[in-house]
Amino acid sequence: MEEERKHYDDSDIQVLEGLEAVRKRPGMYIGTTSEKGLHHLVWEIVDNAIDEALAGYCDDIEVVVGKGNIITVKDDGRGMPTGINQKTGLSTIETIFTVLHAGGKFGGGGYKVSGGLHGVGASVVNALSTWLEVTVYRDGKIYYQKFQNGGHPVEPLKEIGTCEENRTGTTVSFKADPDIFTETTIYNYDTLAKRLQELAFLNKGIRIVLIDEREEEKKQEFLYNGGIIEYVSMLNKNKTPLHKDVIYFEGEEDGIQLEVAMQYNDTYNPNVYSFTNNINTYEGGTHEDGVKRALTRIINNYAKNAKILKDNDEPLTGEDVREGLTMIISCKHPNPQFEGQTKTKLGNAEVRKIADDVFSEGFERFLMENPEEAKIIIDKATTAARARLAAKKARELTRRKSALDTINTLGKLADCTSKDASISEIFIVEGDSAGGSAKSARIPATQAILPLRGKILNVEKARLDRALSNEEIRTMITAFGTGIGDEFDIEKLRYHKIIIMTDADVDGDHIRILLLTLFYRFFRPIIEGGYVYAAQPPLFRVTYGKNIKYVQNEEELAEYRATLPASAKPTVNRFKGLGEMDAEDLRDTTMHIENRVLRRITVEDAMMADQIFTDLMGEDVTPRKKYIEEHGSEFEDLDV
Ligand code: 2B7
Repeated sequence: MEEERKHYDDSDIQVLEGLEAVRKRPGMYIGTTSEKGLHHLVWEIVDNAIDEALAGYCDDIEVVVGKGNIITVKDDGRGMPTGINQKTGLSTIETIFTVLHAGGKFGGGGYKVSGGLHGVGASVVNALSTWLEVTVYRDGKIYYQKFQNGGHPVEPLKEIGTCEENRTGTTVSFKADPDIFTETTIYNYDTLAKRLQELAFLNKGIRIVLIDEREEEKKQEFLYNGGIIEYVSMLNKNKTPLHKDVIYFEGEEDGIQLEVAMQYNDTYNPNVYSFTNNINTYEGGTHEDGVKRALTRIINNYAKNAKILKDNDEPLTGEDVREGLTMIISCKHPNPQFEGQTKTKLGNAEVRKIADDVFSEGFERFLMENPEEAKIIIDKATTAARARLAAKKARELTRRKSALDTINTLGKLADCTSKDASISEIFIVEGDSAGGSAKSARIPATQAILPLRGKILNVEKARLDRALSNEEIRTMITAFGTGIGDEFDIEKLRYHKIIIMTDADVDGDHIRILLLTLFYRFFRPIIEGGYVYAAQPPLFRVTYGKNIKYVQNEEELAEYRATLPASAKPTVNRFKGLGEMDAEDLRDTTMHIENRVLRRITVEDAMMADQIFTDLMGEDVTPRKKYIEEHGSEFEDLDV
């Protein structure tokens, strides 16, 4: 390609080295080249459009998934600047797409608010694409440039026509490079829709349209003038709110913006989600801490002043005041510090006080001005406190029962002989027959098996005390060794791998969703600590002569078949469930360390499971009916 260009100077070399570095180590820039990394390309480009919208110049964004999985993103912003960049001597547009760290300088003083790579996103996407095209509408002219083979310009930026003076904006199309994204280059509509909807909730007033042209055309439009207020309404849609309106506060201090929306419902669980610069801060951080601290303090003060809480009553805890609370906290920060295991925890210390101030001022005033709502909220928290104290008493009384629990658990659990948690694993297996195979297939030194039978509790409708009366849950707690609630102690966890082993079908998926929801609600640190995994049993066994091959799904089956000679008519067994596998199948494919493929469950996975579950278990039966019709029936068997 370079030969076609006039000269080949130092800056060109730097450019190519930069893009080559991205291709050599894509993981450093986009985390992974799996399906997740593929979608990351879209987020990088969309983030630039969102930034243009947050700067106040764009309110329409369109994302199109075209045939051949070509992505096109359009915005109606100012259009990328079309002049020459002094430093690189290239056009600004070429610089944006070919120089790493080209961000910031083009933002016109604004800061990068949306997540992502601080403006290097466009060049990273270009580097990882077979081809990329950019079209800019600006000053009545249309500008165009194309890049190929990982970011090489085909030609310099060119004026290709004229447009109406008032038409402005940027359009970027690209095709992800299959040599980089070796796992898949197929976009998942639901993944795109979910994130674009989230972006629309978090950035009120921006219209985001998603169009899928690959098969029969799909189209969704997301526009929320109420922003996170509408987000909370959606989260509570299948629940019974305790007060009519979503409560909302916003404020800004030192260029740091904070927004909070909240509404209580009649369930017992909190649903508090926080974001910084549109990134979900799964691990929380100072914005979340500040708001939570203020919520607890203000409710306690109010209850004391109203003499609902007497002088020698125990104060309401954070958990009490968050019972049944759905809340979104969104912070926009010019210089966020992300910390934590997955870099999803906001670390900036100054945010704690700002969040506390914004929330406490607003919430105090709200309680004063809305005595009816105030009463409802205080009642909810004091009832939660009473239930907590009653459960504690009950637990103390039944502590003696724990000896019995141990015996029950030992009856079901095939424990491993090792006492070293770091090498011990527990397989939670659905059903007795699969439990039987798993017991014969395991390595008794390090692998424990716990078969689950009977109904798993619907945690949506249960406080901790109800959960503790469920036999399956008690058995798991005893086996894990951690305890639960205030007594939870991760140090006591007896296995560093908790492996959920369910059938490779929809029913199995559902049982996994239930378990993840349970863990998410009551054992969150085991998920945060990365101790929970999903086993991935195969769906087929293919026997051809002496060869046995196990494959995970229909696609892999077709792929394997294609490698066999045409004359071969292999025997294909489809496993209807784990119960149909014999011990040898199970050991070779799903349990033995050498061959198995475990998937580590992230907080994000668990949160998603929780959300699916919540939607299905709400008071409104329509979504549940629909889901059961589409997928299966085990949600009918819940212990509700
Ligand atoms: C940090 C870089 C990438 N940029 C600008 C201006 C507008 C603008 C962009 C964009 C994605 C797909 C369609 C600023 C910012 C570059 O500098 S990027 N719009 N849209 C975008 O990428 N959409 C800009 C100041 C004055 N005029 C234009």
